[in-house]
Amino acid sequence: MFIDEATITVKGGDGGDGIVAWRREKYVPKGGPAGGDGGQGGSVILVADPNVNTLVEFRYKRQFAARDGEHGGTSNKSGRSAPDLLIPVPVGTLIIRDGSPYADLGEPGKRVPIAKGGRGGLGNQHFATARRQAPHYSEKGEPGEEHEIALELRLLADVGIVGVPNAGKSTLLSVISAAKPKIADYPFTTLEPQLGVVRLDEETSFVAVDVPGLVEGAHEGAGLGDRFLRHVQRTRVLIHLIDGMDTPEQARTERAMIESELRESGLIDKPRIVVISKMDLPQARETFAALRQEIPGLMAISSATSEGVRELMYAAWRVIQETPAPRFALEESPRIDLTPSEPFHVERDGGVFVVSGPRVERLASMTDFDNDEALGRFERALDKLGVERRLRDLGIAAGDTVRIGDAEFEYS
Ligand SMILES: Nc1nc2c(ncn2[C@@H]2O[C@H](COP(=O)(O)OP(=O)(O)OP(=O)(O)O)[C@@H](O)[C@H]2O)c(=O)[nH]1
Ligand SMILES: [Mg+2]
Repeated sequence: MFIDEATITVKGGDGGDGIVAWRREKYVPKGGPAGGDGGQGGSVILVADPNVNTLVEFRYKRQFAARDGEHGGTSNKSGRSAPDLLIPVPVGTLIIRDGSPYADLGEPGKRVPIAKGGRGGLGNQHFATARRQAPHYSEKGEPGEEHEIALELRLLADVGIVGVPNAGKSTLLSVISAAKPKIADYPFTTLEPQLGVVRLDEETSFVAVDVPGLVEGAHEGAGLGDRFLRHVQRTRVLIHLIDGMDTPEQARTERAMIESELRESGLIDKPRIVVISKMDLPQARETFAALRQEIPGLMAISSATSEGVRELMYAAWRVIQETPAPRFALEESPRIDLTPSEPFHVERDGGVFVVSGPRVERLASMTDFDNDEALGRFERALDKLGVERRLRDLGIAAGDTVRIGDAEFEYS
């Protein structure tokens, strides 16, 4: 089954917790803190794998989580970090995160980290100071990132063959390549894109894709719709095949219709070669003669006799060489917000004071609220950041509830 879209959830592993432990050596009577650090959680990484052809796998499995880091051990022993989780996807997969293109897995072997694993928490060995020689607290591991992402396959091909149903697109692909697409004299024979490798000579080859026929209103979902047009988005040139069985009048209408569908799909500016098919038929010769004046560069072929096919392939090759590969506008590097923002934000929600912001939320997620010393450290950190003062400005009183991320505690 050819599946070219999927939505999955990816989660990086949580960092392991740092622990509280003490040195216990024979000749060291008062052992100092010796709690080891937690290990790093695994990240989820997508890999463009040439052995994967469709996104069908993601029909059945939609949730992927890397393993958590191990907790720290005694004697300052760090917990083991978890391995990254590699997910193979077809070459040509576009990753969409939060509604916009995030990364393009357009080259074999390319890797994109998509959900970072959390950092391991620090053990109590790190919190000893001159004044506090026996810290009874450690950090919890940082939670791994979690995202819902959409995957969209856009096949890698240099030439896209488009046209109305029955124009002869699959027949052309079958004569220019070793591909064996289904061919029949009824519309919508081709239900999914087909790829074929075209060899011009020993050194020269390119890939062509035949997409299902387009009808009027395809961009609104008519016929098979325009959803397969995404597979010509990476191509450098389109071959628009006009059915040679059409009268000149029908051919004109057909051409305008295809152009309007291409426009609706943002493909109108792609280089395009317009071709009349089935030149072995008298109707095709008549239509070609009638249209060659109005359509600059109009070509003509017969897949049945091979007439004009070689010329068409060389013409396509010339355009491929002159045209740079199309690129998608990506947001691969995290969006950088240039407006200086508060490190945190406090909002009153009824009787609850909600503190938000990546830094404070991370701090909260790594704090063990059942441990008084850890809580003390957390409160000192909030004080330093200015959260404390902001809460007081907003009129907080002892006994009120403060919420940070998933943590809730009573203000004292
Ligand atoms: N005489 C003649 N018939 C052709 C030629 N090329 C294709 N045909 C016929 O046209 C019909 C449609 O061909 P296909 O290649 O299946 O057309 P298509 O454009 O792929 O059609 P869809 O997949 O339905 O969009 C078939 O009956 C073919 O045999 C040609 O060069 N000469
Ligand atoms: Mg076909």
